[in-house]
Amino acid sequence: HNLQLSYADRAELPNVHPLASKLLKIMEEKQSNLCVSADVTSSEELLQLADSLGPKICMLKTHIDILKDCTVAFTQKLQALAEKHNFLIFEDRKFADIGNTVKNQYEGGLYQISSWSHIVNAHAVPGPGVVKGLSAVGKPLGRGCLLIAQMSSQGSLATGEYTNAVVKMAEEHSDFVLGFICGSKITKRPEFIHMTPGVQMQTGGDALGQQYATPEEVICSKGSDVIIVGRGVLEAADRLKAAETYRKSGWDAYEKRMGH
Ligand code: 5BU
Repeated sequence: HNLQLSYADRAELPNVHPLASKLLKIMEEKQSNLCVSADVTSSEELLQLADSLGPKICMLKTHIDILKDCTVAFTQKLQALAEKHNFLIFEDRKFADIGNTVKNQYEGGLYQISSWSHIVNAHAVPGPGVVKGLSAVGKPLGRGCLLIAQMSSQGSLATGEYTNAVVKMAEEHSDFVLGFICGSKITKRPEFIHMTPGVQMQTGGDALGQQYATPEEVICSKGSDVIIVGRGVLEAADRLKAAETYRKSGWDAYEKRMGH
């Protein structure tokens, strides 16, 4: 399997989305395929996390609607930290409505997600209108979208033919869709980024259906590109040390996959 392209090679592909290219370059440069899921409820704590873990990550994933004190000043500070530490921001909003509604949800409301988040994600269940609506707002701003092709939770309905249909939808909208949320590699097209949540050092799960795989399994065996880690880092006594452990584990698994 040494015929695979490296992250750096994929960044140079002629049809790669500019943001995917940027992400792949960041990953290579920082030797990190780690996206930390910053699932905290205080904006001060989130900024502190972003500043301390920034050097270890290629991307920071947010759930803006779990913050109790979100302000415009906060999103500006978060953007500044993304610049400072060279990572992308991914708001895990999971849009899932008709095109016209998601357009408004992406651009407006309390959070104005399109103004600060490089990447968002969407369920494909409404059909291609959801991508068209998001793209109408995001594409002029240079944003990108991940389609949810599979989920990490037990009993997920996003499997089999549904997953295949999501891949097809992504291929038909590759000017805005740059990859997938998935458990394993689901397309051979190297322009697309595969991102996998449900990652911890120990396999198992939580009491509400989350299921975990290890960085080694996700990157090396399943062929995904980016590990998304929340509680594996957040619940550690030393978050910075835990982030470095996940960064190294994800990167070692990538090197192993590449046959280095
Ligand atoms: P954890 O603490 O590492 O279990 O957090 C996982 C994060 O990824 C959390 O923010 C979820 O909302 C998110 N997630 C997920 O776990 N599984 C999925 O299929 C998708 C998102 Br899509």
